[in-house]
Amino acid sequence: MNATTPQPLSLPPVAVPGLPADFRWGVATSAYQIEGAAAEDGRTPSIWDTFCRVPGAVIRGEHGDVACDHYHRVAEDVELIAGLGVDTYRFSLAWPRIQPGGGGPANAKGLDFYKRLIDELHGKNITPWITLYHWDLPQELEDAGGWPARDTAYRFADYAALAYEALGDRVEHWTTLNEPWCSAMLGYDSGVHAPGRTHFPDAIRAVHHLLLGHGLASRRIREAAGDNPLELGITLNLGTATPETDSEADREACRRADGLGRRIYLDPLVHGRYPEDVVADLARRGAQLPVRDGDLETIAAPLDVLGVNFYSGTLFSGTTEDGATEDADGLPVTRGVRRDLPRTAMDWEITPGSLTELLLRLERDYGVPTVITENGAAFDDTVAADGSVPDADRTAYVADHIAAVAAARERGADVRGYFAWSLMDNFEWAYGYDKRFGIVRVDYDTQARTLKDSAKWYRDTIRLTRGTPAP
Ligand code: IFM
Repeated sequence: MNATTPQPLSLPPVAVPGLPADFRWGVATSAYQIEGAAAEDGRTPSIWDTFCRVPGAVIRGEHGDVACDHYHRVAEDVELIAGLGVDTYRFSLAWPRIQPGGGGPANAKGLDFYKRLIDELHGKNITPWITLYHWDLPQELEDAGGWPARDTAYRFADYAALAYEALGDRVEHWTTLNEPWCSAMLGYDSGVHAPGRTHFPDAIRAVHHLLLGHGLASRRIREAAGDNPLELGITLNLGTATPETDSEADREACRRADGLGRRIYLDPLVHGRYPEDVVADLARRGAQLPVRDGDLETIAAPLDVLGVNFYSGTLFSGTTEDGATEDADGLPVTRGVRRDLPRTAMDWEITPGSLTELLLRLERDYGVPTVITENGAAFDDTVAADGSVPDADRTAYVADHIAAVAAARERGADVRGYFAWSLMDNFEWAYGYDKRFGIVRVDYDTQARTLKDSAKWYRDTIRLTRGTPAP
C-alpha cells in the first residue's frame, strides 16, 4: 500500500463468537524462509540454496543465507512469539541441517539447534508443531533424481524416523509435508520454484512419491511413538474452484482444477485411491502416477489432523477469452478468471467466504479434523513516523478469515485451530524479500522485529476470544 492508497480503518479486537476455549491459536514459519546460517554447523545445501543462484530465478538474486537470522536469535524470537499470546508455534526442520547430504546419521549440531528452540518454547508454555519438509530437499537427493525418483520417498522416511527419534520425546505434533502441490507442480512443472524443472510427467511422478514419502514416514513415526501421545498429519494448500457460468465447459474446468489441485492428494490420503477422472485427465496429457502394489495402502496411513493452508479461491472458465475450448496443444482450457475483487500484494483475490466453503466441503467429503496451518496476506507495508506499522489491510484479511473459520465451525466443520502466516516477514521464495507476509515486521538491515498493528490485533483477539484477563 503506498501513500496515495487510503488505508482501511483499523478494526478493534473483539472476541470471535463460535470459537471454543480450547481452539488452538498459532503462528507459523519455515526453516529456509527464516533461519539463515545456511552453511553453519554442518548444514549442506538444499535445492533452494542452488536455485537461488540461478540467474533470474529469484527477484534480485536474493537467497536465504541470512534471512531473518533466526538461527542466532532463538531466545529473542520465542519471546516475541510468547508476547503474542499464541499457544502453538509451527516451524519446519531443515532436512540438510539434520541429515546433511540427505543420508547417513543425524548431525548433532543441527539437532541441538531444534532442541534449543523446542526447550525455549516449552519454557514459555508454547506447543511446538513440527513440519518435517517445507521444500528444502538436500541437493544430493535432487542430483539423484529428486521427487520424480521413487527412492526419494524412502530417503524422506529415513530422515523422518531420525528426526522423530531425536525429538519425539519433546514434540507431539508432527506434519510430514508442507504443500506437496507446490513441491511437485511449482518445482517440476512450471519450474518457478526449486529445483526449477519443467516436465509435467515428472511433476506427476513427484506427486506420487511425495505422497508415498508421507505414508512411509507416517508409518515409521507411528511405530516409533508406540503409546506416546502423537498428533500426526500432512498440510495441503487448498482453495476452491467455482465455475464462471453454469456451462458444461466451465464446470468441467472446475472439475479438472479441483482434481489436480485437491482430489489427487486428498482422495489417496483419506480414501486410499486416486480419482479415476484425474487419472484419465493425466493420461490425456501423457502423464501417469507410478503406483506400485501396496502404495495406496501406505499413503492412506491414518491422519489425526489435516493441515489446511488457505489463501484464496478461484473462479474458472473452460474457454479462452476468445471462446475456444481447446488450447494450442489441443488440451481442454482451464483458465482462472480475474474478478473485480480486492487483492493482496501477491495479486491473490481476497475471498474469505471460500474458506468457509472449503472447510465444509472437507468435512463432508473427507471427515478428518482440520487446523488452518497457514493463512495470511502480503501487503506493501509502510512504517509510520512513530515506527509503528499500521497494516489495517492485513488485520482485515486475518479477521475476515478467522470469522470464516468460525462460520464453518458453526455449520459443523471440525476445525480446531488457526495459525497466522507468518510470524514475521521472511524469504518469500521466488519473490525474495519483496513480499511481506509477517504480522511482525523485520528490518533486514538491522534484523529488528516490530509488531505490526495486525500482530497487536491478533494478540488481543486471541485473549478476548479465550476470555482471559488482560495482563
Ligand atoms: O510463504 C509461503 C509458505 O512457504 C507456503 N505457503 C504459502 C506461503 C505464502 O506464499
